[in-house]
Amino acid sequence: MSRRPSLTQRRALRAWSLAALLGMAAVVLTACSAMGTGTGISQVEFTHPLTFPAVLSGDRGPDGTRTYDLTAEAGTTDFGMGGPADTIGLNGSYLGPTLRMTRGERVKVRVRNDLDEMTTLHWHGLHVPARMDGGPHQMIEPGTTWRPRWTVDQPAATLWYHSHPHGETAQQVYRGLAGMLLIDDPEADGAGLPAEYGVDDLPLVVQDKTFVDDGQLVVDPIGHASTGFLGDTIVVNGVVGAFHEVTTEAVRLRLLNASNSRFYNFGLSDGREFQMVASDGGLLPQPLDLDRIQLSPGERAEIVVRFSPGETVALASYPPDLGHSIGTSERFGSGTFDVVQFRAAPSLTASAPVAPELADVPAPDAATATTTRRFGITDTAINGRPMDMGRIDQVVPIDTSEVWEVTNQNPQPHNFHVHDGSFRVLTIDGAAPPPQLAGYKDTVYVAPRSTVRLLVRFTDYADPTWPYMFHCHLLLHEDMGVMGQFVVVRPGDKVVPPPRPHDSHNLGVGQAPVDSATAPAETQAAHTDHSVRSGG
Ligand SMILES: [Cu+2]
Repeated sequence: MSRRPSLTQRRALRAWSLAALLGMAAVVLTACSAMGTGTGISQVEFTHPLTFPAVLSGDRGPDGTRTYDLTAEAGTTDFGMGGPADTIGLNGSYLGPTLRMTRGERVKVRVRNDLDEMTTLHWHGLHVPARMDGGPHQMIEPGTTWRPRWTVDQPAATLWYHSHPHGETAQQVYRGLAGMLLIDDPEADGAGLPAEYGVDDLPLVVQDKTFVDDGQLVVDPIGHASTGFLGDTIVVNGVVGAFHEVTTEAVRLRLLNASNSRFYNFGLSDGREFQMVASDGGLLPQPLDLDRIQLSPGERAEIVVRFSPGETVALASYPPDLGHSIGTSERFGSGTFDVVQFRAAPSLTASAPVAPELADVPAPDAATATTTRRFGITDTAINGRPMDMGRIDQVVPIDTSEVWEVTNQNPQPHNFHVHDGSFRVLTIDGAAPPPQLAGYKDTVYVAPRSTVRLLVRFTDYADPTWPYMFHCHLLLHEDMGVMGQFVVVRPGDKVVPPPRPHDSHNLGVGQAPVDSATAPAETQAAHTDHSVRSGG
């Protein structure tokens, strides 16, 4: 089986670079600040029609299971930056199709790896058994196929998928291994949201890249900032300088921050308000009138924007509010720049108003929690321990509410992502969260020196061997070890730590069922909890 000969070298280089980064942090930060290196966005002309990933709805078999085929492959992609770039993607050369799944259906995905390097595919925001999660333990060797399956049991939401091999996530996602995953739920049909994909229901995979003169991507997972790589060019759905012809009065934007470390504070270029209708895990209780929505890496939001005939307005990003960062936010992705331009037709098709009530989202009740766990985040570790694939950090009883108290102990930004569904934000530094964070979330910003309290509950899929991950979703930090593992157990379960990868050429390979068609445990009894959800 072919393996990438450069893997060890690249890891050695990264280790060296990390040492340099940490050892000379002050110097690096000062230098970055002084030179403004690589953090600003170059303004471009908006001359390319925005394109949308193909929709993959799967094939429904006689037993009702819907099967999706994804193949990770290498190729070249011409971003119009001087020539083709070497990229990787799923069912194409860059990014992957938009997977659409309907609540209640059984699904199976065949993920074939035609790359010459190992990868994984993680379903970010999906409620799935741990061994179907596509985290670092579900490595897919080159030339093999991984076959996860599960039953979709969570409300309508904008999720995504991306590769998640430990230590390699930043470069693989940057090179293209990511895509949208949309959950459809008939219960959400009454929300009055635009729903014609690619017309008035637009997925926007927002990333920042840097190109060299011949059009190749600069692949630099470490970057110049302590938070990781920042590109100088915005790419939306793989398009640089994208515009979209608006034909309807209202357009729904499904915003995904799929960047390595850049924060976006989205708003319209003329400052008009929009309606935020959904966060990471699904619809908000009511639409929120906002003029900004800030997303850290991994977060999503759905917004509805209304247009007037004949106008041109852009979705922009404004300087993010990162809290008590050292110095300015420049090196963490700042500035004001346009992301994608919208050109409204001379006459627009009428759009339905957004319903005043979108979904039943009861207030979270912290009093239901039986345990409080504390997570202290630093540059390279959580609770002082860098990620170890052979160590279980937290053992969580099934179907029990807990408070997870996450503290950023650094003077720099982090965020926090929990696998296996959604949580609720209880407080941020003791105060109630703003309404845009009051719905179902799976990734939340944790400002420097701040504490965010989350209410979590894992309703089913107990498995004392296969862990889920919690981690910072700034991809450099994740790769560097700002990640931990938890198992969900039933009373009396004996926890068996997963195998620790022991050789450099076989990074992260566990006992994951690669190339196995064996049917694992599927949906167990569904539980319903009205304040916290990990699905059912
Ligand atoms: Cu971080």
